Amino acid sequence: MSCSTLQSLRYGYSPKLPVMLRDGVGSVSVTEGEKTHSESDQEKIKELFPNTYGMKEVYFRKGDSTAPARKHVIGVILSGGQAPGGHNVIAGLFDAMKASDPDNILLGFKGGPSGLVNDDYITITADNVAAYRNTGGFDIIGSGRTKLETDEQFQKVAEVAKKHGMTAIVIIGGDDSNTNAAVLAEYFAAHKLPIQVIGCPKTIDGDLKNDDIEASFGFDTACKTYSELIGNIMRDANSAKKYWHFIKLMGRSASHIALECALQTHPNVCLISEEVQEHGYHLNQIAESIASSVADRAKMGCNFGVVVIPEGLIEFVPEVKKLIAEINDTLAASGDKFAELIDWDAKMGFLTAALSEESMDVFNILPLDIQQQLLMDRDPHGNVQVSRIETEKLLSSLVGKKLAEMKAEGRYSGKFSTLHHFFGYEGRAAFPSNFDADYCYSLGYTAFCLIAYGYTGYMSTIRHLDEGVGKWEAGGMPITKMMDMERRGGHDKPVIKKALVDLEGAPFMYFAKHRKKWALETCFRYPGAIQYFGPSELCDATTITLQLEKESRS
Ligand code: FBP
Repeated sequence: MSCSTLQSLRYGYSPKLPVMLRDGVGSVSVTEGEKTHSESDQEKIKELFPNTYGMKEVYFRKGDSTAPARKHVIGVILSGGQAPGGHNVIAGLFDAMKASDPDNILLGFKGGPSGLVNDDYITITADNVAAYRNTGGFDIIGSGRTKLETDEQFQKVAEVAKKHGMTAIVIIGGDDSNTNAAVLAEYFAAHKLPIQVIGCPKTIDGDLKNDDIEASFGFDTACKTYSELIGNIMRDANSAKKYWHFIKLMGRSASHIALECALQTHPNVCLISEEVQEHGYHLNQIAESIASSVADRAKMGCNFGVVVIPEGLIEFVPEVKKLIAEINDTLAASGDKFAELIDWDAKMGFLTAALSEESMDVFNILPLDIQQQLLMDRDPHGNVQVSRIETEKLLSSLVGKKLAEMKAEGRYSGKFSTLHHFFGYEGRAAFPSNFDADYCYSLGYTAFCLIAYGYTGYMSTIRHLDEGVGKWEAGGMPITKMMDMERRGGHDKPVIKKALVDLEGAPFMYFAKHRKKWALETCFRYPGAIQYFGPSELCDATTITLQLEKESRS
C-alpha cells in the first residue's frame, strides 16, 4: 500500500521565487530608491529613531551581488498567533543563508520573543527544515506573545546575540512585533552593536497591510480554509433547508477575513465591524436588520441561511465598546480585588458601583455567558480576548427575540432554528496554499538578502502579489516608514498603523453592491478545498481581496 500523504507530498514542493532571486544570492544586486518618511508624525518619529529613520527603499534585481562576504549567525523568532507559511519563511531564510555560505548558522529561538530573551534555542539544520517545508503551524520552534519592548529585554537580547556571535535577528510577526523589531534595530544602532534586525509580515488577520505590504502571509490560506468550511455549511443548509447558521470568523479587530470569505461564498448576511463603527449601529439595529433578512427569506419559503460575523464585531458596537472600555478601566484599577471575588452577586455589586448606569443597562441585557466572557482575563496588551466571546450566540438570540416580536405582530410566520460555529484555529495552522508557500519562502529569502547587504530596521517585502510569481519583486522597506504615533495604554507610542477594512476600497464596495441580492436569494458559492496540485489557475489563485484591489488600481 502506498503511504503518500499530503504532508509527505508537500515536502517535495519547490516554492516559486521571484525572478530576481532565482539564480541564488550571488546573483542578486541591490538598487536603492528614495529616502523614506513615516506615514505621519514625521518629526516625532524621527526624534525617536535618530539612527534608523529616513532610510531608503530597497529593490533587488538580477545581477552580480556586491554584498560583502561575511559569515552570518542569524537568530529567528516566530511571534504571535500561528499563520500558514511561517515554516517556509524559515526555510527560505535557511536556504539563502546556506547558498551564500554553507558555514552560516541559523538559530531558532523557541516560544517566541521570550526564547530570545532567555537564550532558549535550537540550531536549525537541513534535516530540521526538511521536516517542516510547506507545512502549516509554527511547531518548528513554537511562538509566543511576550512583548519585546523594554530596555532590560533589549539588553538581554544583546547579551544573547553577543554570546552566539549573532549578526542579525529576523522577527516574523504582526504589526506590534514588527514595531518592536524597529525599536530593537534602533536600540542596537544607538548602542553601536553590529546586529541587524529584519521583520517579516505575518498574521492571518490581514491587518498588517499598507502601501508597501500588499498582504500579510497566512491571510490567503486562512480565508480559503474558512471559505471551504462555510461553503460546505451552505451546501448542507441548502440541502436540509432547516437551519440558520451563525458563523463567527477570526480576525481580531479587522473584518478582512469576514469580507474575503463573504466574497468567496456569498452569505445571506455578513457584518463588517468597520461599517458598524462608521454608522454607529446599535446591537438592536444589527439584530433588526438580520431579522428582516430572515423574515424576507421566510416569505419565499426559505427558513435557512448563513450569517457571517467578524470576531471583533462586539468591540465596534458603540454601547458595547463603551461598556468594554469601562470594564477594562475598572478591572485595571481594581488590581486583584475583582479577580478575588468568587461569588457572581459580589461581582455584580462591584460592577454596579463602578460602571456608568448606561453601561450597566447594556451589561444587564446580555445573556449570562456573554457577561462572563466580557469579564475574562485580558491578553498581554490589555485587550478583551474577542475570540472567546460568543458573539454568534449573542446575535442569534437577539434575532430570535426580534422574530418573536414580529410573529406576535403578524409580520413573520417562519421557523428559526439556529446553529453556531466559530472558525479560527481551524485555519491558522493549515497547510499553506501555494500562494502562501511561495510568498513566505520569498520573504525569508529576501530577509537574508537584506541582511547580506547590511540593512537593519527593514521589513522584507514582496510586491505585485496580485500577479503571478514571475512578476513579483523582492525588496525591503524601512519599518519607520509604516509608523505613526498612537495613544496606547495612556502613552503616545510609535506603532505600525493597523489596517482596518477600507469602506471606500474595492473589496468592500463590491460586497456592498451585491449584498442585497445575497440577503434575499440563495446565491451561495462553494469554493471547496485548497488545491495544491493541478492547474495553475486553481492552485495559484490569490484572494478576491487582492484581485479587486489590483483592478481598482489599474
Ligand atoms: P496575531 O496574528 O495578531 O497574533 O493574531 C492572530 C489571531 O488568530 C487573531 O485572529 C485572534 O484574535 C488571536 O490570534 C487569538 O489569540 P490566541 O492564539 O492567543 O488564542
